[in-house]
Amino acid sequence: METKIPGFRALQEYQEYPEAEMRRRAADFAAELARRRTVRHFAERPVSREIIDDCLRAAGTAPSGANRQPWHFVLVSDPDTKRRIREGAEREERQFYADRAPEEWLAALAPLGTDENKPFLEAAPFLIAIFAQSYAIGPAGERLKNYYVTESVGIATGFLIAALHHAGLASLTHTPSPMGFLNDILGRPANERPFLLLVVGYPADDALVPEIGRKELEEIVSRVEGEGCV
Ligand code: IYR
Repeated sequence: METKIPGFRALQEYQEYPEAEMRRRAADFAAELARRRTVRHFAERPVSREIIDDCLRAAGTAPSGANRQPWHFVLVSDPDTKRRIREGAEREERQFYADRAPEEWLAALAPLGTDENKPFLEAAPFLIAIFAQSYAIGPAGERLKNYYVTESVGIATGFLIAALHHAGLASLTHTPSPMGFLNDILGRPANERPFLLLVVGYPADDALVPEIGRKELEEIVSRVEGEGCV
């Protein structure tokens, strides 16, 4: 009989699979994620909010520094708010493409075919503005330090993108810079910094994607192997 350690309980959630099933699951998951493409042309077709809510639930399961869960998601489907976000983003992007971006950056973006026009911010049924809480506010209004905020919110965002794709939706990670206008439009407090704007919906019937590839496994992995490797 195990003695109970206060604040701890047995791990009940973990599930092990037979080896053959593990192999299949790992390969299937890799193949499914490999089919994900960032999309910039969205259909105006509506998407059920419950589906997005489940994807946000998945995002909220991400690990975080000291379990502070330093993220906040604003789900926007209101047309007027989408229009204001588009205006704010295009204002920044016009400056970015005209003056702020160095030549080297513009050259790196050329294969993606992006410019300062962001019609998808109004066409897509949902925008998800993701905020990172640099610090939390305690019960007495005091500042509580958060840890590894960027890493934590990055992981949650990765879960969200994977969940949306798994559900059969397309997304675009959009980062107009600077993004402070999102705090104003969405009424978010000073302890939250805009992290990323995710555009979500069905791809347009005539959506095009750039012909770009992914690095091969051996380009992104090196190995230091030992006995534990079977
Ligand atoms: N934020 C700009 C520019 C841009 C930057 C990167 I890095 C990209 O991968 C894509 C675009 C825009 O959205 O156009």
